[in-house]
Amino acid sequence: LSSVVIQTTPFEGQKPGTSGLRKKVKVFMEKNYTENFIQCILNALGSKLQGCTLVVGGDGRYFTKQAINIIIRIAAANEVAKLIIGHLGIFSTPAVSSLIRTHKVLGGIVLTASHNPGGIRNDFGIKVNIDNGGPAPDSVTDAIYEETKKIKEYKFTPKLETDRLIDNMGTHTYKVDGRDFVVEIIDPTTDYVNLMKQIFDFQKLRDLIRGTDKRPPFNVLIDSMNGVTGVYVRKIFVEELGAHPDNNVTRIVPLDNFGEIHPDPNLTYAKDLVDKVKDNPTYDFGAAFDGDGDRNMIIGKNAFFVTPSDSLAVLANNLECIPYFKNHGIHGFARSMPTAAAVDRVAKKLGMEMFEVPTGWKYFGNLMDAGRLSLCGEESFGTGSDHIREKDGIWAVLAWLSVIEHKKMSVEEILKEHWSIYGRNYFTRYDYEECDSDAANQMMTHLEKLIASSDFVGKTYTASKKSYTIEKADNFSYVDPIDKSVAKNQGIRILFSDGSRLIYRLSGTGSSGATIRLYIDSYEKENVFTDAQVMLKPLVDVGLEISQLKKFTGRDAPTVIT
Ligand code: VG1
Ligand code: CO
Repeated sequence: LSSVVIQTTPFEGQKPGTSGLRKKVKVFMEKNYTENFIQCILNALGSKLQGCTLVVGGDGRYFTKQAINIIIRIAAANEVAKLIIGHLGIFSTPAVSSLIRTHKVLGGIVLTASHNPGGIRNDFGIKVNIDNGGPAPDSVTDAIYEETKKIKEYKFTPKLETDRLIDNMGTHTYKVDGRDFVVEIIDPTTDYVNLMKQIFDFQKLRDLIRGTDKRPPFNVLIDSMNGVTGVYVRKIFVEELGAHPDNNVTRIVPLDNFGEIHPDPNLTYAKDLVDKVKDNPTYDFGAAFDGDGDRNMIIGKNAFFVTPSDSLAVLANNLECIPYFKNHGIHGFARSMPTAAAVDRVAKKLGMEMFEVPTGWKYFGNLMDAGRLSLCGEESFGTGSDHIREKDGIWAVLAWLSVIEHKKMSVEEILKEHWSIYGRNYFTRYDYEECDSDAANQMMTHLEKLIASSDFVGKTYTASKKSYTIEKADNFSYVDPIDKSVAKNQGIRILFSDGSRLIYRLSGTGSSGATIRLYIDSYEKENVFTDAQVMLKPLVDVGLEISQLKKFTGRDAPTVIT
């Protein structure tokens, strides 16, 4: 086989966001659009490209197979030595991270737009991971973006037959321009299931789910939302842990359009699961994942909701019941800036180092590689540890089940005990999806100006008879403690004298319009059992008043509240 060089011209806007490049499928289908971006990823690898191995796969959404065929032919022509691809193109994001690490390869290309809807009318995405298994840092995504602005040609192997190649497992070796090029199609679950077995005590988890002489079964409902985790849930929960295939798992067949739902595990988009657990009081526990398997939502009996910021804090407080941490030690915690500070209180009590990073999992990688971070999370339903370099939905559920098994308490009891000890960080996030981009930018500019004005600090705002005085306001920036790289403009923070916070950010994962995120967070030492929406209402009103969100966007209400 021989490769050819094909002339092309740049596309505007091939700029990776918080987690890869995400656009409508029809954009990726434009002639040379995907080809350009893949060539640019390879160009950005520079001298490491020649002879390298890459892991390729994704959540199975529409256009995955076409994208893989393009990647195979471009990689072959660019002197990549080997591609490790999931059977049928399937790999969860955590599985890619794990495979990069176990096979010690240069990186991976993950085909997913994560929690964004899929199918021909919806979103596709391409994400790059580096040799530690984590999302590419800004320096790499910036380099890729620079390439996309100047690309003139890409290399291609037109005669390499890719049709149905990923339908069967096995290894194929080709001669391309006189060199060996290998494509290995593997089972997407083997490596990941082994990793989970090393981390958790599967016998104990099986006893929990099946019940023993001394203990009734703990009745779970695990919802894959028609996303990629289905194949892993079948292996781990049904085959290994003995969960009932009809009663304990749901929506576990990956569909290329996710059955026309938003595969996003929150109270709005995972309402099906919430309703099922509510309507059936025999369920003790429910969990859902997003399309690519890195997010998780945890609910207890009667759909008692665990906010992700609390989930992180509870796990931090109970890591000793997970064998992995006994063996590897616990080296520090971290959260993204908008995530409520519940975990900070645990870190303080345990004398653990604590980091606050910008939104996006890529900011945790360096700290983990340096051995200073064991457990971290984001308010956006992301939880994970240094077993890989991505957040990990299934890991989070196994971690929760380990805590439940160990403490012999319900989800609600565990949370209430935690709040009684540490107090409670009430948290909510309001999302205004698909706003007009200009309007959203104007609102952010308004906030920038406002926080820069000399009389802003010290001002008091009042709503429903509660008053909040501004103590500090800034646009969050972060210096990586390991490589000293700087990330600026990561969200406007308004901090009040009582410790409450308001944060405003524009999403970096959407594919059209702008999504405004308003994060609201306040701490209570004593009053810990109130409904979060009731508790935070006055602060929400202050947040809307300060930003004048309604005036700028015309929106009366958020699209999603989490
Ligand atoms: C969102 C979340 C962020 C998360 C990112 C990727 O980003 O807020 O916490 O890391 O999605 O998650 P943004 O820029 O839209 O706020 V996933 O599951 O899409 O890989
Ligand atoms: Co995801």
